Amino acid sequence: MKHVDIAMHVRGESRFVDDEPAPEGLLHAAVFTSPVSHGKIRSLDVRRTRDMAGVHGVFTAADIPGENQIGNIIQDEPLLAEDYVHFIGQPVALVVAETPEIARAAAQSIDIDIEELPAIFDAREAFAKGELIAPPRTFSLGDTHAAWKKCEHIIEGRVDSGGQEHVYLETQASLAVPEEDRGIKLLSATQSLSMVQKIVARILALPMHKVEVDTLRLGGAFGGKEDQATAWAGLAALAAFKLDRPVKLVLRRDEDMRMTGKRHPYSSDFKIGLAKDGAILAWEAQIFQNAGAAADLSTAILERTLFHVTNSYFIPNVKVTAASCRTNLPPNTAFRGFGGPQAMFLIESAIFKAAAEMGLDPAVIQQKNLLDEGDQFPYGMRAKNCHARPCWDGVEKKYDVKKRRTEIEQFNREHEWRKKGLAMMPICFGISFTSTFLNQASALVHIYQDGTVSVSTAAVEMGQGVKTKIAGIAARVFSIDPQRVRVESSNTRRVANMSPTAASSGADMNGHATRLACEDILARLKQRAAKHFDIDDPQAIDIRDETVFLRDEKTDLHWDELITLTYMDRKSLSAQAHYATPKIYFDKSKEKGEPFAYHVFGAAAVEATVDCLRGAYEIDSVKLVHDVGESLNPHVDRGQIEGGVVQGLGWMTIEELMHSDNGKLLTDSLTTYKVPDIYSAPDIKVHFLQDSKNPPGPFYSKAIGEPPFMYGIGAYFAILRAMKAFRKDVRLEFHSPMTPEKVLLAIYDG
Ligand code: LUZ
Ligand code: MOS
Repeated sequence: MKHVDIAMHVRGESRFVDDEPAPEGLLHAAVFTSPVSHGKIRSLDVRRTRDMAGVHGVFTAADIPGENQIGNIIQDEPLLAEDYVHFIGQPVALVVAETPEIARAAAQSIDIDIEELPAIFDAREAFAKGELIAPPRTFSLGDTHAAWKKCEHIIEGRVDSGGQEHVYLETQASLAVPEEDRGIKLLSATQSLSMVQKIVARILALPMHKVEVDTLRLGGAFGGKEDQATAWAGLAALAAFKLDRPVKLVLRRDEDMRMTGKRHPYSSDFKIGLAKDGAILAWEAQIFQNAGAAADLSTAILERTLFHVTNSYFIPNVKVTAASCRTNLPPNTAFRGFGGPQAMFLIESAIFKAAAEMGLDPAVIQQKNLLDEGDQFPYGMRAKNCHARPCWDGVEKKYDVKKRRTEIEQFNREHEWRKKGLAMMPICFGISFTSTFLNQASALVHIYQDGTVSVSTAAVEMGQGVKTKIAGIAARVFSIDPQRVRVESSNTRRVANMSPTAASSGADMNGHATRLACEDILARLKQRAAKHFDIDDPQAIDIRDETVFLRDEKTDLHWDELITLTYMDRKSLSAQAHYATPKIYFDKSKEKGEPFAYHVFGAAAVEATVDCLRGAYEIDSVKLVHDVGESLNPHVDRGQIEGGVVQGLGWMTIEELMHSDNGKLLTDSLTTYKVPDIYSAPDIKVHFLQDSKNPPGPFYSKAIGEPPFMYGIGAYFAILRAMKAFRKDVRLEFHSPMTPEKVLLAIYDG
């Protein structure tokens, strides 16, 4: 089954917020933002702007009828700045006009006088000054203090990883339409409809039932619309509410890049202790997360960092402390992996450095310490159905890594200026929201009189194929052609209290809810069929390929007639179901629990070639074995893996956010912020781990969204290996991204 949107996408017919036909009287909004990183607003004068031709309204914090507060976990973020501004790009006022061009031009005329205050951009500096989003947290296992004495090798170091811009194709967008009786309907490009609903209600002082949010699909999100679609929906809603006219707000690419948060940059110190044979005995780290100017999801992201500080390895003694530090950058936010990638880059860097000092290939240490069945994570949970070694071994065998190593050694002997490197990258990623309460979903399913099916869930389609998977699940439960199933937009009036479509769990949880609702209707259909055949036991009935079977015998009762019979009998052809991931829990007072339904495992061999004259490189190949369980949709899963790999290696290699000394984003366009394109994409070989069944997943499948991103981390170390082949004593720095400039400077550094 192909991605259900694919034909519409190719024909350009799929609709996004900005494609909706303009409602009558539509106005357009533009955002006026802070020009400084930190300051006190002395005065803000919008009178001149209000009077400009074509302008219908200018709104500031003073115009907000409810609370000027869009913070979610911690309520520390105003919709519009009040007395202070905390980052360049922070919304201060909204201008609404006949066209977006008039609105943007008019915004230039706003008079603001700001007294500049000192700003902080570095997480460590913020930490030293006590600028914390929340108290630091520590995960520990065993006793590192006692373990150091047993270590043959103790290696310390520092690791930094850079931020990352989401570069979703569709920029942040929302359209607010006033409804009768002071209600608001929003089309919002969000991953989190209920959050938008709740916060818009808060801003406008409305009960939630007066705010409807609808999301048909997103042009990508990657976490960037989990918490950060709210501001733009809130602003459009504010204007529509005040003017009683439909208002659309769509950010321009450069605005989006300047105003919204990114993946969190991290800076960490580590200490790793190993036995002579490479067994890791102890692991300590202090992690500083650059949160930006407001909490956003930073504390949850920091928590996921802590959950992934040992990646795919068992380490008996661990102590890791992490702090979320407040700086004067746009609030950093969710991004595919959600703090996990930063943790994995940290431990992989430590292993690389330890290997270098011990004269080993890092793969020796990696392999030695891979998780085995029953091994404990620092948070108390144990590895179950652990596929760390089967994936690793699968890569070595399937792609003959041993032979590749020999070939690479030979290549490196024969080439003076070009060197190759190979790095192994195992991954282990926990599936479930780390905030246990978010692990719930629901579905509403209708069968119409012609036998077609309508499914509504909380899952937002953002290109990842969740609609396709859900249609597949409904079709599978009923045993009907997937073409009969339509997965609707997500809508707060059809599905309430939605968790964000995030944490790779959209298909898992909404898939289960869909399955349950379909099974509910199926039970009624079977009863009706049993009655038709005049038998007592509905269990004797089966539907296969749209035909009713009685005790494994094909009958001439077809799906369409069964639906008609059920309807005529006045039985409901609709069902609503709720799903909550069973058993998971986490005790924050002890930092122990079973927070995840399961883990996703995988391993990759990443190869790079470095041009040691220029510092330029190519990532040649990423060959991987990935544990998809029993894939719900192999096409979709393969696409997610390929996309994740490329996005991950972009983060590690060429995607570099540059700021001026005063905190202005210099890389605010796609000519200065470079992402991998089809020409720089490596040869990606994907193999699904065989014979993997995942009981917690719908039809034994596993979540796919985030984990493959982390294979990209291997690119950093493949390049580093190639650099070492050129210059044995190259200074080892762990500071991503490894841009060509950095390669060149490192290999020629005296
Ligand atoms: N969002 C969230 C996430 O709120 N909690 C999570 O644990 C998470 N994990 C990954 C991606 N988004
Ligand atoms: Mo996400 S980083 O699963 O929105």
